[in-house]
Order: sequence, then structure tokens, then C-alpha cells
Amino acid sequence: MRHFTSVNDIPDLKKALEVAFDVKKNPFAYTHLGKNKTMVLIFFNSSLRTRLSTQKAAMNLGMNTMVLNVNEDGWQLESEMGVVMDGNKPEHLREAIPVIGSYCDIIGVRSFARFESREDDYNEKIINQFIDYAGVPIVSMEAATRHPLQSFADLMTIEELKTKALPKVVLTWAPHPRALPQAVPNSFVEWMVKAGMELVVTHPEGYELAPSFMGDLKPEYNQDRAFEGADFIYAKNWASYTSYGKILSKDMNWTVDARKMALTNRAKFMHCLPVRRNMIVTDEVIDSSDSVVIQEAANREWSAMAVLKMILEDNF
Ligand code: AN0
Ligand code: CP
Repeated sequence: MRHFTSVNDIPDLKKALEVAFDVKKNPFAYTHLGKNKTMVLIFFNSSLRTRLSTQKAAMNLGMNTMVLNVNEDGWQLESEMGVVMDGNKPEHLREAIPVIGSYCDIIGVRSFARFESREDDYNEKIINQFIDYAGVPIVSMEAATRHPLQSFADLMTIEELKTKALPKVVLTWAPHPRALPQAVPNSFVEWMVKAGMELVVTHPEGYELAPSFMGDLKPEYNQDRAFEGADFIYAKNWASYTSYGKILSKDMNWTVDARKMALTNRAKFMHCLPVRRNMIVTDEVIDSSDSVVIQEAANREWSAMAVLKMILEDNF
């Protein structure tokens, strides 16, 4: 594997899971792999988990790490080609990317959907420029349409907790005051389908995910029906794809609460975090013993470490 931007970059998902569970058991067995290698983590958006878990994963592998928060520390970077740069962005990605690449061996990039153009977001305009111009492997730390390190940790968590070979996994939309990207739900669908899980996606009308991610899956518009017999409830808000970037509903009837959890097969509650309590999920549910959000976040260290290990082994 050279770059990691989606589940499709992983040649063998079962083997990748084995790598993740191995590094979780033996975090310091591979410090030689990253010796004298440097990873730059570049953030165009805020982060708590991704920043810390990916940096920790790189350090576990013996790598040096440098973090650049573009919006606070760096020059504002222009991403459009052919523009007259007379605005507030003094540097172009076209120079910045190869310069960053010249200082390191792997680059992690976080760059959310901008909601200015669905076409630009779904063509992954920013992370693809990194792939084209950096000259080193690129790891997505959440791009416009996917958050694969998150989905990998989600899959690990489900594998650790499932009590049957093919559990029923439900991805449910839930209300949120601001417009959020589709990256987490898109990626979650992609990974669950690839892992062969029984997946049900439920959301209000107008929140259909992109056909390129849903494939043959049809949404269940009745949230109660979707929850029936579920083994895992994965909650997430996202803005509309069809009315791109719009908030069509803040209906609090979609908040995950104890009544809905009672319809499930004593399901585990999952969320990628950060989560808005009593919008997405009630205190009662997230504070219950069925909530696995901390285990899920902790697995981010091991999903990142597995990905970095595979890249180091294949490229250096
Ligand atoms: C981001 C999102 O929904 O994509 C990051 C989640 C990992 N969430 C927020 O911006 C609140
Ligand atoms: N889940 C996740 O990616 O969290 P951060 O945005 O804090 O990195």
C-alpha cells in the first residue's frame, strides 16, 4: 500500500484487521520500522482524536512527527489553479505540498468537505493534489468524502464486541445544529459493506447518501423499524448530499434515546466523537454500559498504527 484514502487501498481487509489487533497487543514491537523517518500531520480543520492517535501511532513505530495547523500556524493556502493570487492566500498548494514532502517520508492530511461545490468535494480536490505533488505516501486523516482511519477503528470495535458472525449494524442520522460532512457515514458504509456486515442505513428523507457509496443499499426511513433487533447503533449527523450541504431537519425525534435502544438486541452504542449530547444521543444512552464510544476512540491509535506499519513496510 502506498497511499491510504479509502478501504479500497487495503489489499486484504482481513489481514489488515490482524495487523491492527497485533499492534494493539504489541505496540512497541515495531519501533525499528520508523527509525529516522518523519511524518508530517497537516490539519486544515480541528481535531482531537485524529491528531493525538495518529501522532501516537507514528511515535509507537519509532517515527518523528511534526504537526502543522494550516489555519493557525501556516500561510493560508490557495487550492485553485489559474487564479490571480491577489486575495488573502499568500501561498499555493502547488508549492506548499512538494515543500512539505521534501521534509518528510509520510504526510497525513485532514481536509473536510468545504460545501462550496459538490463536484470539487466528491472529486477530492485537496487530498488528490497531495497525492499528485507530494512525492511521498499520503494518509487521509478525514478528507472531503471519507474518514477511513475512523471506519477502520469502528470495524475493529465491532469485531471485538460482536457476539455473532454477522451482526446487524445500523447507521442512523441524528440531529445537529451545524452542517457536517458526509465523510464519516460514507466511509462507514463502505467499510461495513466490504466487511460483509448486515447494514441498515436510516435517516429522514432528503439525507440519502451518494449512490457511489450506497450502491444497492436502500435507506430505511423509519428509524424505529431500523433499530429492531440491531446489535450495533452507529449514530452520526450529516448534511444533505442531494441539497448539497443543507440542513433539512433538526428533528429531535431522531435523537438516539433509551426508548429506541430498547427496540434493539441490547445494541452497543457507537459514535466517532466529538458528539453533541442530547442532540445526537441522550446522556442516559451515552453514559450507559452499552456505550462503547471510548473504546472506539481508543482503537484509533491501532487503526492508524496498522496503516502506517503497512505503508512503512511497503515503501521503505
Ligand atoms: C466532523 C465531521 O462530522 O466530519 C469530524 C468527525 C470526526 N465533526 C465535526 O465537525 C463536529
Ligand atoms: N473522530 C475524530 O476523527 O475526531 P477528531 O475530529 O477529534 O479527530
